[in-house]
Amino acid sequence: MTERILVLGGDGYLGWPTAMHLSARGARVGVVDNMSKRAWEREMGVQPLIAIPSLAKRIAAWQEVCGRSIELFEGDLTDTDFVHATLGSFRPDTIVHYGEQPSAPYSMIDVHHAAFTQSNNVVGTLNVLFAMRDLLPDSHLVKLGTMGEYGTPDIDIEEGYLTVDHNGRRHTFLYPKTPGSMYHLSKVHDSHNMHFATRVWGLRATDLNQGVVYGIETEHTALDPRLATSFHYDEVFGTALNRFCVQAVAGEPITVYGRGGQTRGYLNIRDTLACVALAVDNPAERGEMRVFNQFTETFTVRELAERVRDAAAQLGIEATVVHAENPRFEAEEHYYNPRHSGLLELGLQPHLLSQELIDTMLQRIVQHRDRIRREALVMNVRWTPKPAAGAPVGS
Ligand code: USQ
Repeated sequence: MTERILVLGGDGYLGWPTAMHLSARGARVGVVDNMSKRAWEREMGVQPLIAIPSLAKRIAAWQEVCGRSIELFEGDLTDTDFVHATLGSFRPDTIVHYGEQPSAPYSMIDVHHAAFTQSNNVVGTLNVLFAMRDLLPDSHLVKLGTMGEYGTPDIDIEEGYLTVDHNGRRHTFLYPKTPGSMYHLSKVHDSHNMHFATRVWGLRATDLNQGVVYGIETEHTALDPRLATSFHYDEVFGTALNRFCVQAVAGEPITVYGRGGQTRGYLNIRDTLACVALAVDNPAERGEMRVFNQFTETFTVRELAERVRDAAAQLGIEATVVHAENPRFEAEEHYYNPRHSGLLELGLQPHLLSQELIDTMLQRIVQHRDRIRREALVMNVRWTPKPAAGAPVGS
């Protein structure tokens, strides 16, 4: 029987290419989305670099280009009845869950955005877990978590769990989390809820603690302009390397926050698809929450900025790197040694960051440079409010 996979958040940067990738491999794919990312873009006054047709139009284009259908379920994951009805009718073997508010800066705007991010993400995931318990206890949840759940502790980061020897006894716990934003905290809460659901209800789950994803194109987005993915460069939804490439093309400074020693795990968008497919093909056991640290290499933001500047110079684009005041609260020089062997053991063959790869990104961005809106590059979302002028420190 054809494998059925439901992709939650199928309109997003990663959800849409994942849906196409899994569909091309022969699965029957359904996508769930409430188009909320498009509403948050309007709220913030930002747009993806490449204009994106509606999800229904992209699905029609996919059918036309590849002859395969994708089913659309439009609705909100925080609506318990909708989640129950969708899982009940599609009956997925695997649920790939990207359906969350994905931006750390968005979650740090104010209490409303923090509360929204946490309730949206945590309640949506709880609805999925309860619907799985009641309707599909043998299905497999592949959930996108984040490397940012761990933060930057001063010891090695293990793949999900830490074994502790204490007063002569030993126990294995979920690795302690020290996340750096209200968004990253929402993913920590999800991980604990998933762990509960696997321990107590015997569900199967894989938590993919993903690093920062970069890239603009996948095998399938490249087939037709209508299949492009939602690529952001603005301060709120854009991520480090993607932003740096757009800043270089726009002739704006590449903004390294603070000293620039912030080290993170990074991966190419094509490797995200490969990792998710490996997790789908190798399900967790009943009662297991398996954790993979999903990234292929680590960089400091300073290194990344310099790589982009140097690649741009080869293309005749003169870019400058500046050390901007850091709007975030984070360590700017720190120890960072996370393990990431699980997906490699399953057969992942990474696309590492190369000069050619940055060149390809820059050239693709150049084709759309007229759509770059400079005011979206710096939007001044701060982790801690700036004291009012003249106010004593600590007031
Ligand atoms: N940074 C700069 N300059 C910029 C933008 C970012 O120096 O112009 C720095 C940040 O301060 C941070 C690092 O680059 O130290 C990464 O920031 P980011 O905006 O690329 O990524 P982040 O906010 O951590 O979130 C992104 C995705 C999120 C995902 C996460 C993976 O938006 O959905 O979960 O990457 S991770 O970072 O591993 O937690």
